[in-house]
Amino acid sequence: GFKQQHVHAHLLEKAGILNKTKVADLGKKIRKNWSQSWTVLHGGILTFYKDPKSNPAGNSNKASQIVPEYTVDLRGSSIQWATKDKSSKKHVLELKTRQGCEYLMQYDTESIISDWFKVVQDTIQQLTPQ
Ligand code: I3S
Repeated sequence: GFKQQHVHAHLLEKAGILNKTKVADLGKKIRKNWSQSWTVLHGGILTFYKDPKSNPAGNSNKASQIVPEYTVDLRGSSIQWATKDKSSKKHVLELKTRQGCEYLMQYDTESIISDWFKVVQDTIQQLTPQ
């Protein structure tokens, strides 16, 4: 409704391709499985879409390929540059949710991942009650 739209009116939006893996689910560590995602920030929610290439052959319908893999509510989340022990990859971000889910986000081009860091951090700050 209007109120919801008003609340979200100032929130930042962004979309692009990133590499990501979930590493913890509700506080429980899970096995890494890096894959590429179309990643969308909208209304304080970060959505990682499934890599269409991971889709089993058969359904080539474009619309059917747009399937969310993970949806992350940024309210109460935190983001930081991952320490070296978290991954051997370069430019890795670590995103932790209020519910104890953790994701690594990575891209070889530093400017691209730095822009994601800024926009997610700014969004988290805007969502955090002062
Ligand atoms: O933290 P890890 O266990 O070294 O993460 C690596 C593994 O997930 C590995 O897969 P296997 O579990 O099948 O070996 C991946 O291929 C690597 O990419 C992971 O390490 P990096 O450093 O790339 O995040």
